[in-house]
Amino acid sequence: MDKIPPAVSNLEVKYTKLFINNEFVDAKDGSTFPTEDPATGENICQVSEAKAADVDAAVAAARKAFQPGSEWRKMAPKKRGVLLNKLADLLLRDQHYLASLESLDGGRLYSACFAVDIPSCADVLRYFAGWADKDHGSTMPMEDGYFAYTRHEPIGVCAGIIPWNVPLAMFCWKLGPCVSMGNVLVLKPAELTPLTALYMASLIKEAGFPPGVVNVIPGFGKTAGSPLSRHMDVDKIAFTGSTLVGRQIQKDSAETNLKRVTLELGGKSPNIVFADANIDFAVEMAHVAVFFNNGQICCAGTRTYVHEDIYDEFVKRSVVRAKKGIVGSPTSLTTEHGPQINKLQKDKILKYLEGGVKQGCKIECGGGEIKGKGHFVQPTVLTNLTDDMTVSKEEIFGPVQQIYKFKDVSEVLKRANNTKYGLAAAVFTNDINKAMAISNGIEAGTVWVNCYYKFDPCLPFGGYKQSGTGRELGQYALHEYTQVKTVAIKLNAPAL
Ligand code: TXE
Repeated sequence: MDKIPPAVSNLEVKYTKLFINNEFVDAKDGSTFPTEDPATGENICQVSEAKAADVDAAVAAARKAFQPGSEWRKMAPKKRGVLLNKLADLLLRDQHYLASLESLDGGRLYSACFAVDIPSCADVLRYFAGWADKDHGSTMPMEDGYFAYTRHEPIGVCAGIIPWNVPLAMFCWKLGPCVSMGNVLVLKPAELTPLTALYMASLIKEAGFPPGVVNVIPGFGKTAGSPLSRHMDVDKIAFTGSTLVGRQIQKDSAETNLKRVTLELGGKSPNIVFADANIDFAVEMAHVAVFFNNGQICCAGTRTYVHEDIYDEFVKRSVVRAKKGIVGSPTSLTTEHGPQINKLQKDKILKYLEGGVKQGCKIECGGGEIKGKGHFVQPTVLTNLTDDMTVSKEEIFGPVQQIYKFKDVSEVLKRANNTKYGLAAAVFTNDINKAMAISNGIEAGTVWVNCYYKFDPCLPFGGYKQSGTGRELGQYALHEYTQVKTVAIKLNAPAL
């Protein structure tokens, strides 16, 4: 890959207002809220704050764009693909700016945003661009005198509520299948990271999407998210975030208009390393599985299970690896670990560590905050863990690797599945039988064998158990944004 240019310094924030009907507008009551740079704790700028009346306006704009006979409804499906491809081009044109903005607002490593996030967002948009004119119904075999077929129709007004940990990617995962299948979207970014979503909105307009097809309304969960998930004129909601809020969204749907719901929630993913695995590679991958994005990834491999024959050596090397990464400014190209998103999340992580120690786990390295500006936590490795400790059961969402010892396949499988979550899992081994036993037996939506975080737009992603419902990405995502209409026609065929 080409060399990564340094992040844009003195970044100018261009868009801070709500994006409704292809216009940037103030909130109806004029409210704004600050968004902060997690690396310094300082405010970046004020952003317009959507509340119920703004949610109504965004939903009304989306509904209008979806009316029969509208430009969007009359548009040839392949043209929707052209628009998505154009948007992907614009994302890449502005890769440098967008990666810098994502890093500033979310505390994410600029190098990762530039080299991984933006290109893979463009890939996701292009993948779904390709599907725009290819997801079709079928004809059914009926008795003589009848003809029947199905149509895959858009659902209508879709809402997306997304978190702060990978904001642009989450936007594109919702946007791609939604508009490819002919729906319209109201997207609420997380209150902690509204800026790249608003910049994306400007690109959506530039790409040529008709007014109202995509609307972006920053705001808080209770005052903007909840009115959206309880809205009687929203037909579908796609949510990524905590299991707690996911449960509420399901309830909101049940209590209002039974809007369709897809949920991508928390995780406590097991990463199982057998003694025959390449230990250097497994240590590195297990490290990345936890520490990428400072542990703020729903499918992070937070429970590292290591076979007893290599356990001590694995722990030793993992500690060396954890201590090696440079902690610092997320815009520096040499930094490996940036800040947590805010003080609340940092304090939550520290509380888990404190509780873990009280319950008997051992801190091999790290274990505290890094004092000074911003919300930094030391990369931490924990051992002496039991499966029933709170840190073993709950999502810490921080740079905390937990290394457990196991003896054999059936034991580790049972322990790996002993969780309310089921988002992802990984296994490292050169024995195909072990790899297959684990991947078949694990209760999770994704299993990585000898790799971690292998994402691709064609690979469906989603949770078993309380990690969610529905699938994002891949062909499976199309089902989440279409409904099937059956048409049965009685023919008046002339007698033969
Ligand atoms: O998430 P929330 P938070 C987990 C992680 C983290 C914890 C809390 O463990 O520590 O969740 O993070 C919107 N109706 N994940 O508090 O609250 C909110 O505005 C409608 C895992 O930030 O779930 C934001 O846009 N919407 C996760 C989004 O929900 C509501 C990523 C997510 O916020 C709402 C992030 C309501 N009542 C955190 N309340 C993952 N699965 O990747 C909040 N929101």
